[in-house]
Amino acid sequence: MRVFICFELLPRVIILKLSAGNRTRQSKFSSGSCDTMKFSIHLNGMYFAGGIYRQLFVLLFLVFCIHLSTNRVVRAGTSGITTRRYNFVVNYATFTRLNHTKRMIVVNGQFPGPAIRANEDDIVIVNVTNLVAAPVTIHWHGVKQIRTCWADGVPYITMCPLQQNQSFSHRFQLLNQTGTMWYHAHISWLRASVHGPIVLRPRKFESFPFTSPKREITIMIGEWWNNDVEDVLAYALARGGRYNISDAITLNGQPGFLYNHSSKDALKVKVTHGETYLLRVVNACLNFGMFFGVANHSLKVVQLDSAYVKPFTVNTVLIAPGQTLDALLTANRASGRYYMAASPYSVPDPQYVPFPEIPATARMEYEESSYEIERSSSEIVTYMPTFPSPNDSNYRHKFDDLQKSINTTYQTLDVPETVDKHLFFTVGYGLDKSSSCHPFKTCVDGYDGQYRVVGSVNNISFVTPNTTSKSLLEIAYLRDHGNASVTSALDLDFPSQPTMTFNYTGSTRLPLSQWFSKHATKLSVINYNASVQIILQNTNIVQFETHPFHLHGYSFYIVGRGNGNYDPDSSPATFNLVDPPLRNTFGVPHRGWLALRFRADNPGVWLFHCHFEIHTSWGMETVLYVKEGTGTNQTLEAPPSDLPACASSENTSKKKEPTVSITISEDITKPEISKEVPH
Ligand SMILES: [Cu+2]
Repeated sequence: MRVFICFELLPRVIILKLSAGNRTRQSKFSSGSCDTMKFSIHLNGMYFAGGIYRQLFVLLFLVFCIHLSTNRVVRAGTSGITTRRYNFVVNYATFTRLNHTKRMIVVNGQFPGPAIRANEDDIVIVNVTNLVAAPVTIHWHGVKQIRTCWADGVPYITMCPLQQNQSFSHRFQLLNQTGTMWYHAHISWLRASVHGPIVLRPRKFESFPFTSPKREITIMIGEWWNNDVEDVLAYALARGGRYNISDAITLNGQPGFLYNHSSKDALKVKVTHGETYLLRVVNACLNFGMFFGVANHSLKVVQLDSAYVKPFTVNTVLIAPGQTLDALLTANRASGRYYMAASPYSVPDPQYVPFPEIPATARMEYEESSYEIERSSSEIVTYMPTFPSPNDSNYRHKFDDLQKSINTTYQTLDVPETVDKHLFFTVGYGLDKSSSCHPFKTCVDGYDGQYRVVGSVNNISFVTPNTTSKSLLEIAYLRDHGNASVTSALDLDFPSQPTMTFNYTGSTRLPLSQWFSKHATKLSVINYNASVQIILQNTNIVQFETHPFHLHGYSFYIVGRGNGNYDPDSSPATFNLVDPPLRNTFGVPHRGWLALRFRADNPGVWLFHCHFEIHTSWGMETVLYVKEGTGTNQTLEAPPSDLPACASSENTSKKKEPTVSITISEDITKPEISKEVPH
């Protein structure tokens, strides 16, 4: 007889046991289906005789399963995978904060935007429609986009932006991904208001690998500007240097109790004594790292950037722009009111880089204290968390030291022990000589009042392609697939070492004549499945900053970091190759270096950039071009049929004429559409 065994028919518990220690699953979008995974055993009718043949069959079956597991093609049943569809409409809506009303570009009329909720391995399809005149893309921060780089949402890098009235369906699978992520606009500074959480739970029928929380509470830390952020950006670019900081820090879109005109709508959270809650915290700020804590309560951190860590307990967490953090809070203190608060972590001299000084607050309140609070509300003390000083880099180092990956059945570590591709990138500021503040000639805020400040990687300030045809990904894909009609060239010559070596962190600086960056659109090519090491070296050009670098399409292991200059002879001896944290965004120590490693097993054209939005605007970004492999699931899917074409008037976001008088003239009489907060 012929016996077919399809994995979709096997009990889930068996699959989980078989794949324990290796949670990698085959992409739903792969060409393999259940049919292709059937195997047959000819038992000539003897299977049902039992005895030795039955045992032989079981043995063969187990050997086959181990083989599949080793080769990372174990596929669990698709029955547990749900396809979740969302419609996002990007449009203006009117909001009031700090007694100031303005229109903002948001998703579905909400600030922050609606939550995407899914289980690990689910397929998500988000159809984004842009109704505003500005070009828009949305990036799904933390989603690896395995084989679906097309959906990564980076303008001119992975797709041409959505022009007004255009739509695009972003389709991706959250394969082996769980925890907290988020989405945000990835063009100009629109992410100030176009952002929201992606809340991922374990697979159906699986539970959290920690105390099951009574409730999950999502906290989006953000910023509010009274002015239009596009005007703030244009003003900063025109003047060549500093930028106007936001008027308030926000928690789920609300400044909270310490700002004027903000208490009524502040976020309020009820908790029950003795219960444990999962806080999913996202730093959606444009330009500031944040301390976050809850007065008199400790936070047990269980995930960072949607990867599990060995749990550690602190009173204050530190979270850079772009990062996410999941922490358990147990309501085990005296009943009463406690502030949750976020306050900036900012290293540079506030004379040059000021920051909003009033913390954003939400109020956590014990259920059983309600009666008393109703009775004598004015007498109730609300406790406030205390934070380290805003520039306390020692706290940052201590917090970073606590982060260790955990190796469990929920997550297998795969730290590259050897390196195929070495990249050494200096990251930091530079000056712009070539344009000499052209076209606005107003660089009064630039260095020395005359040079525009730029961001650079290996002394190259990235120029977003000013294409009128195709994104870099489309060009790369079409060329790799032998399409002779693609004449656009790619500059694949990004230097793998700094173009000039100097004492990057020494007290003696380079002469000013060597502070000027080149401007280019260059890519680094990485072969499929190469193990990659990137050293990010901070520099003392202009000034130091803790640049939070984010890599699209990957998480990477933080194998090392240190003060001063990276030394290829001695620094690797300090590396942690055992349990380094797995992150997708991490700050380069402001007077030091960072070493990260990953395996390049996800083909695509991936942006690698500082997640301070002003630094991205200044060009502190580069692109890694990971080539396709030749095996199954090692290639990109074909381009989606609805991928938008580039419009003829392109890439104006960084060249907008500044509006020096930044007043809001639109109709502000419409009521606020939604105050919904995700939790
Ligand atoms: Cu930066």
